[in-house]
Amino acid sequence: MEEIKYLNEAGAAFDFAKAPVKYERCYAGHINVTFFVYCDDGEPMYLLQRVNTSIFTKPIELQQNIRGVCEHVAKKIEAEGGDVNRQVRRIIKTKEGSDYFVDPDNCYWRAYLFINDVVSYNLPDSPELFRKSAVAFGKYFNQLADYPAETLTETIPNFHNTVNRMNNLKNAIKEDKMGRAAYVQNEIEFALSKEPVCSYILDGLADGRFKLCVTHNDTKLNNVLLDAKTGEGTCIIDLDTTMPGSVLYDFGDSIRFGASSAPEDEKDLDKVYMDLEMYSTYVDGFVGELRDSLTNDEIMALPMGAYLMTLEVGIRFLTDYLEGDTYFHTRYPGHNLDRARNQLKLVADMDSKMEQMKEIAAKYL
Ligand code: GN1
Ligand code: MG
Repeated sequence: MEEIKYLNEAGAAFDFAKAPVKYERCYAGHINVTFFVYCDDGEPMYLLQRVNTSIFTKPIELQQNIRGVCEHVAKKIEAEGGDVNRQVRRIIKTKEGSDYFVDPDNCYWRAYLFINDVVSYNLPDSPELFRKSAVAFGKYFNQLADYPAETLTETIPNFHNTVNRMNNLKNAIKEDKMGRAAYVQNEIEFALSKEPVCSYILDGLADGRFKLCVTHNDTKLNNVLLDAKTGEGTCIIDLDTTMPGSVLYDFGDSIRFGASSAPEDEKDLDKVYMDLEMYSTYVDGFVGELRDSLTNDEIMALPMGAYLMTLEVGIRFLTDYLEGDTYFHTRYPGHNLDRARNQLKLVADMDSKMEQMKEIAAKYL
């Protein structure tokens, strides 16, 4: 296992109620390095994370964003009589009172309270479960509707700028650093054929059809914790990409991940398709929560939101494969290519289901 430097020093820096006795690596995310922190022989008590500063190049502003939205959401939960230690991320300060610890290699660490008796999924095992995640993301979106977006730092500029993502792919093809382009001509050709639709959400934001709001921007099913007993959505996590954006980003990313019939890196592409029942359940749960804020233009654009978020991440996995797998954590050679093929297959499947996806959305006009 890769040794993570300064783990003990980082653990010792935070103001935990008890001294850590064990750290266990959590392999869920593709970007940061995360540990469960045990302070006795029971459940973990905290999460300790080393932020990937080659991707999040402004770790201080990043933590300010997260503190801001967490405090805002905590106030809403308190007002409703909810449990702020379970329903929102609680940031643990260092013993010196800071929201992050900087190790001697200039790596940034942060800590959160661990939330127990919750589960998260990479695939929903029933439409009902997927509906609960839709309701949870919809509520979270509402809780942030009055958050002053101008106070947020855009920590990764152009994060969901699909046009930019396409241009990055074109550059990667041109440079072909690893000599891999010849091997993936079909994938490249398919991705490039989608260039005309890439600006769809950006155009709507520019001409005012779609509103600019505070968005989460990484609304995968495994970024909502569900109560282990009741199955209810409990806490939205992974707030790193909190930035101003369109609701279509958040809706779309949830569909590409959770309405797929298979995990994001399933290699057998016959198993990968968009499940219309899951899609329609998510639309019902999500639009149900956001009925008062979504415009008709946004409702009719939901299918394209799903389409573009899937295309975009497909393009990003393909780009990273061509560039030598430097962005996303991979577990084996070719992992990014498998992910790219999987996501592009999902795009192709949505091409054939677009009319049905639009009909389902139109019921909510
Ligand atoms: C990354 O944090 P994590 O691993 O859940 C990525 C998302 C992608 C996702 C694909 C900051 O999310 O944009 O959609 O992988 N996050 C960043 O699974 O690039
Ligand atoms: Mg993330």
